[in-house]
Amino acid sequence: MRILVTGGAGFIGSHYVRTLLADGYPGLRGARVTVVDKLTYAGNRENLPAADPRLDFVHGDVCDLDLLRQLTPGHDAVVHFAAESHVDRSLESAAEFVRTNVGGTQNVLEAALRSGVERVVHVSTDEVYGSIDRGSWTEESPLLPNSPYAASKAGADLIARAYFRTHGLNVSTTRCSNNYGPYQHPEKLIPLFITHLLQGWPVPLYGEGANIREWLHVDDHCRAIQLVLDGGRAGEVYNVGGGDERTNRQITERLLEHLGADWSAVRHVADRKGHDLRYSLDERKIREELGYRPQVPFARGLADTVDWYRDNPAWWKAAERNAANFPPDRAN
Ligand code: NAD
Ligand code: TDX
Repeated sequence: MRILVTGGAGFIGSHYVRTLLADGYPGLRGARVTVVDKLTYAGNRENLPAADPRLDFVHGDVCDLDLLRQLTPGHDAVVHFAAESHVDRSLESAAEFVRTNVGGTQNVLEAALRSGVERVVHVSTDEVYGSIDRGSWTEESPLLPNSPYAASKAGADLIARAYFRTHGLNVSTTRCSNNYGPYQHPEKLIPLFITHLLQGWPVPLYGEGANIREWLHVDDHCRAIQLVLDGGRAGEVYNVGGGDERTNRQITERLLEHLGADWSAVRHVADRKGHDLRYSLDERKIREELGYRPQVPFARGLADTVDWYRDNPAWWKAAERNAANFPPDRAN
């Protein structure tokens, strides 16, 4: 088996590749992996093993169709993670989100189709559904994205649907909730707050902190992706939630406790424009069809994540240095 992973040097993609190379997915023991990644500020070659005979790393852009057409032949499957992923950045500069998330996804699907790749999983997000005050979205819920990031991901999902409907490409889409875990870029809520508190800096809580997110450990998310790759149906969408809903205030409270700080370390800053109030996924489909069960309890996952950032300052300090406009001005 040979798997092409786009965006495999980022947070979730690198977790997937490290687990695969450690033979953590029964269906892929011994499989070879090609990673194609542009190494934007969010990607880091060091998130992957330096030298593994089963890993080929290609520094490249998913917007480069010629490159993808050279790479895809000989691969049995493509798992497509590559994206611009940070909502706040999409509010300032949406063009790169449309270029990579929509155009890049179309290229990945086109290259897979032309090379006869048998299976594609497109990794998407709960944010394509918009915001929901009560209840949970099913895979049939309408797409009502609110940020340019979410809209670009929704565009990609519709292109994936079209490649299935028009060309019969064997592609499934996963829509997951907020991931957390090691190697997440320190621009995102949980690692931002951990790394700020480790440095004795105040943490910027948007608005009242009443917004609700559903938290999913990256290891559970990647296990779900693998289940979909193995057994998901062509043209279908699978929600992956995890069920741990928390307000941002509750997350902040937990992190303050872990880092031995109190609410004097919290700065209430201007709210995010168009800030979605709540995301919530109904994940019965992946549970019933594919037997998915999340395995990492939130309390343990969060404690391990705090420990990982405490133990790896060189990693997140390098990530901070590589990112433009980081830390955000209002944090300090
Ligand atoms: P990330 O920002 O950590 O990593 C993205 C990776 O894609 C980086 O390695 C980057 O270098 C690479 N990349 C960006 N543009 C590229 C391009 N044009 N060509 C090739 N590579 C490119 O993101 P992540 O958090 O690991 O997210 C992975 C996927 O999961 C994304 O598609 C994202 O939309 C989706 N997702 C993430 C979350 C979350 O909570 N992090 C939740 C739901 C869905
Ligand atoms: O400094 C902050 N202060 C704050 O209050 C940051 C960075 C965030 N927040 C709030 C905004 C959100 O309500 O915390 C919540 C989580 O924010 P992010 O970590 O930026 O995640 P979110 O916007 O929910 O999007 C994430 O989940 C869905 C990922 O970044 C997306 O890639 C994914 O699709």
